[in-house]
Amino acid sequence: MLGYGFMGKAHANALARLPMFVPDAPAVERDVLIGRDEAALAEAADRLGFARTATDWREVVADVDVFYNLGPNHVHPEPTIAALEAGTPVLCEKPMAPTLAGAERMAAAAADADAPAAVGFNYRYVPAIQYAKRLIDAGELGEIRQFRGKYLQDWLVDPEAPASWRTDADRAGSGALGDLGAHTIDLARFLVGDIERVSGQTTTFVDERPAADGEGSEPVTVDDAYSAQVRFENGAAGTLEASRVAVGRKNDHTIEIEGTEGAIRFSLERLNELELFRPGNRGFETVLVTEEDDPYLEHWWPPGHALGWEHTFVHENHAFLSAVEEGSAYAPDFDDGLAVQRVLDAVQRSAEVGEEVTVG
Ligand code: SOE
Repeated sequence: MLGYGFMGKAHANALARLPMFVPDAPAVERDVLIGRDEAALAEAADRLGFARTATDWREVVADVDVFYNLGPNHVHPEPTIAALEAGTPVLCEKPMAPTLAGAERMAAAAADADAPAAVGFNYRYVPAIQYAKRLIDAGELGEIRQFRGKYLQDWLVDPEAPASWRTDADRAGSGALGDLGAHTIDLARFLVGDIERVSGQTTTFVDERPAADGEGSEPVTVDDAYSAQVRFENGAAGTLEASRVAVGRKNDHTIEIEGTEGAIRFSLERLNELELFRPGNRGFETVLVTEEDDPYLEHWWPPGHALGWEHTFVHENHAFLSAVEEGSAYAPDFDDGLAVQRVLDAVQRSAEVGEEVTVG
């Protein structure tokens, strides 16, 4: 596993939970943790349950059964491509790469490799999102006409919040767009279908921030917020939005979908619920997705006991590692990651030229 920050903790926790809650999941040994700072790495390996550490991914990626790339975006392409070239299955965090060219190289390596390549779109694994997918696939909402996706956070609203790789275009690729928008675009594709055309705008409100090391300041070269109007291949229309300066919104990912027969509304702040409108209803009903026959619920607690954000990673790791063990296909894979990246790229291109653009 490369990376031991936020995502390292989320995935290591998922791996630790698997044998307890999903007994038929493949047995996994947390073998080697990769990073650059030896002291921090040793402490993290101990805390996250890894047997050993390595400071150079080149010495590791060919010799492990599975490689998790949880590093900053600019560290996604090279180690991931090397792992796939050695036939090692990969789970890479989102967005797949800082640039479309990087994502294309990664998808090409995955296409040539005889190994699953997964992108960490964990919100597909929220029970309520799976529930919505079943409703849509069963035709319960009718023909899908409109999609609205918003992902709002506020951790950069303070101009004194320090710069990091996440505020630097060379390392991140983009800001709220790639970091948060990638999740929304993945859910749009998962629930509605491919996006064909995009008209987008990006905005940076704070263009300089204190440097992370406390010495002076650094320019902010990514967006604080983006919004876009989109047209899906199947004719549906949509709007997308994300912000890291939406004061008061801590981690609210909202999805609204209307079809000809029904509609749904989901908010990550109330992730055990789905608001549902069906013919005959006088308004939206709130459905609790915590029954034992609801997606993934059989692994956890008695009906009615809520799940949280961390459970999505357990479901994701179960699906991915099962595909690795069985040698079966996995989605969301690198083709999905590339398709999302094409939409991110289209939003940026559209914002630059001030016109609607075609995805691709
Ligand atoms: C950003 O703040 C972030 O950590 C994203 O990088 C994650 O993908 C998202 O799940 C939560 O917010």
